[in-house]
Amino acid sequence: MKALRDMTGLEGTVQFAQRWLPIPEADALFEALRVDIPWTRHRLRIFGREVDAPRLSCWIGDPEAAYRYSGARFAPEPWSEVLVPVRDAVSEAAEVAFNSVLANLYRDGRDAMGWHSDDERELGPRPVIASLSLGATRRFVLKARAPDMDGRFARHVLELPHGSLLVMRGDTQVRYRHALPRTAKPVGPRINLTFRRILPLQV
Ligand SMILES: O=C(O)CCC(=O)C(=O)O
Ligand SMILES: [Mn+2]
Repeated sequence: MKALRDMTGLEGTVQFAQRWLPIPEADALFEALRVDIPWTRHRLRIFGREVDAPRLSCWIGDPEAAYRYSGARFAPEPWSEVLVPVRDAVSEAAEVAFNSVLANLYRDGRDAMGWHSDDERELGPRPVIASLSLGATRRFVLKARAPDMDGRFARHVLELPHGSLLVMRGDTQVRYRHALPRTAKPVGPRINLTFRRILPLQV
């Protein structure tokens, strides 16, 4: 497993390891998760309208890690034997005890995720999100919410290859939105695991 490196230009809030998992391990994990995870189509609420998410997903976690995502509420599926060691290794690398993961399956280049921040209340003020990518390489884009001194909105484009690990921390969710755009290129399926730490709900 390779160490995470700070990304230049992102003020120490984003870390990345291009080849975090060795290829044979990444291959085996991709195949296991494809069949192991009960993939479903989540519904998203966008501007008050319910739409099908353009990807398949599954919310997995500790029983108390109930979660709201884009207006929908999810009770987590339990951790599987395949996922427990992955969760533990990612937690160690990011130095956070993750208690849940949103698994996403992008079947081809038409599947995507639009602009958003992972800033749900359950994640607390400065959440750490660790994102493990498997399968086809896809482009991940971070865009600043506020303009810089030249009036430009800073953009950072990252290719997320098979076995890579991206960690967003600190003010990343406050300062940036991120997206996984569609692509017209012929690309195969991709699985992405975004590990999160859900805080107990405040009453
Ligand atoms: O698929 C990805 O790399 C990003 C997914 C994402 O941002 C999310 O599910 O919140
Ligand atoms: Mn996200």
